[in-house]
Amino acid sequence: MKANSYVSADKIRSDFSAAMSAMYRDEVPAYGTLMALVAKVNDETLAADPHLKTRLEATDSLDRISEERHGAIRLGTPEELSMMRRAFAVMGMFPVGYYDLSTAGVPVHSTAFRPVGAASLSHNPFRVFTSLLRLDLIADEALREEAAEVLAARKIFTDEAVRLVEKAERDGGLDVADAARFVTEVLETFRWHDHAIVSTDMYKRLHDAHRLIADVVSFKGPHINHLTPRTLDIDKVQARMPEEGIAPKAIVEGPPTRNCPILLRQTSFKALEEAVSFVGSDGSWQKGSHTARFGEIEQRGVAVTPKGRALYDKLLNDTRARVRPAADGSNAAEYEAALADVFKTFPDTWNGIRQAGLGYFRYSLTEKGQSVTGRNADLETAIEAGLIQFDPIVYEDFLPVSAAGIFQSNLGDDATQDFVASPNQVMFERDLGATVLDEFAHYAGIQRASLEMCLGIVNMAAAAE
Ligand code: OOG
Ligand code: NI
Repeated sequence: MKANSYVSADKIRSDFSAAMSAMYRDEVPAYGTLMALVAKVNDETLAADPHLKTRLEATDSLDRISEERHGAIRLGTPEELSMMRRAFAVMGMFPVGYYDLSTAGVPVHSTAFRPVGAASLSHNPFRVFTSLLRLDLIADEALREEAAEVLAARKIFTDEAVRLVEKAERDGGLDVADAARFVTEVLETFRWHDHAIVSTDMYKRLHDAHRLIADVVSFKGPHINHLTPRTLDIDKVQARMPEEGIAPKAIVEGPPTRNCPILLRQTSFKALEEAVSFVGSDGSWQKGSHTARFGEIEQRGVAVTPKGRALYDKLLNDTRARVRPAADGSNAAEYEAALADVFKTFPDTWNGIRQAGLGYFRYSLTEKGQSVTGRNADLETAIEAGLIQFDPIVYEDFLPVSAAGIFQSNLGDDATQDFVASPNQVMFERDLGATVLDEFAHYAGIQRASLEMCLGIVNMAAAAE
């Protein structure tokens, strides 16, 4: 078969993302309500700010906004993680970044599977935050062994999904019929199962060890636990959620409201309590419930450099040293005020962020720059002369403190637990069967390429003069 009869990985990812969204809207109707609200607010924001519209069009990301989302899953074993990596690769999604959440009291470590490279990202940036349970952080040895046994016995992929992943790897792609089947089969892994694979008693013991452990171990598969559309105005969506009958979490995670958004701001609605049947001793089903699935929204800003990230981390720590956000929302206003105040030292103009070396930007020639008759310009001179312009590169990744806040708000206030900080990227990558990409290197590469292209053209014109 000729390679060009294969469906592109970008197309498979878009189809998969759409299928996942439809499934989740069906399973969790509040997610559909949230999506409609986000679409409305995005339209209003664009209508009110023609400049924003022009800039988004210029960086060709307007089309992708309403299609944009991420999801999250939690896996139980190294085998599940490495098979998931292979399945995502068929969709052009690769592991980027390593997140250790043990410090935040959550016994997992994670990566984000996402497209890499400007063309794929602008086609469809669908990402999945993927966590692996760390049984090594469970103190109770007997429970740890029991949990490992349950996990070893389950099969989270259908035979057909595995066969199609192998076929794609062998042939270098999938044809139209196989790609459609691949989407349907892999989607099965993410489906909700209201019949647990453990007894009420075991569920309770797992739950007592940590609510998240119960969520990972008790079910047939790693149900998608939330989907997150991207909004252009998170404060507005947060404020309007109650009108739509949705209760948002107390605070928005991440940086404060700014003129020039940085990194990522996120908020969610609380996980729903859902009816579940547990395995009874006599083979009958026992009724119970489980709380895991929720909805989230996010607003994305500029990707920051290591220097910008260090400043962000410091300012967030300083804020939290001043006011620690309570899970019940009682000091939310105080926290937000402290956050806004502390972050005043982070420059809030694009040029200020750029010149301080805090953010990544994509450079391009202006109309004037394209018709330049030539001058030997360095970057700053070319920008001042209106030959080169710059646009923020969108942050495509996640933030561990925010992720922990999202985890916690959905685990209940009683779930806070201390684990000894124990990042173990080496173990994670061994279980994954691959190394994760360094996100900073990736953004730096995009910036560098855009810069070289611009300066090359401007200076070539100068040389030809
Ligand atoms: C993942 C939480 C992290 C985010 O947006 O930071 C996350 C989870 O709850 O499994 O999705
Ligand atoms: Ni999320």
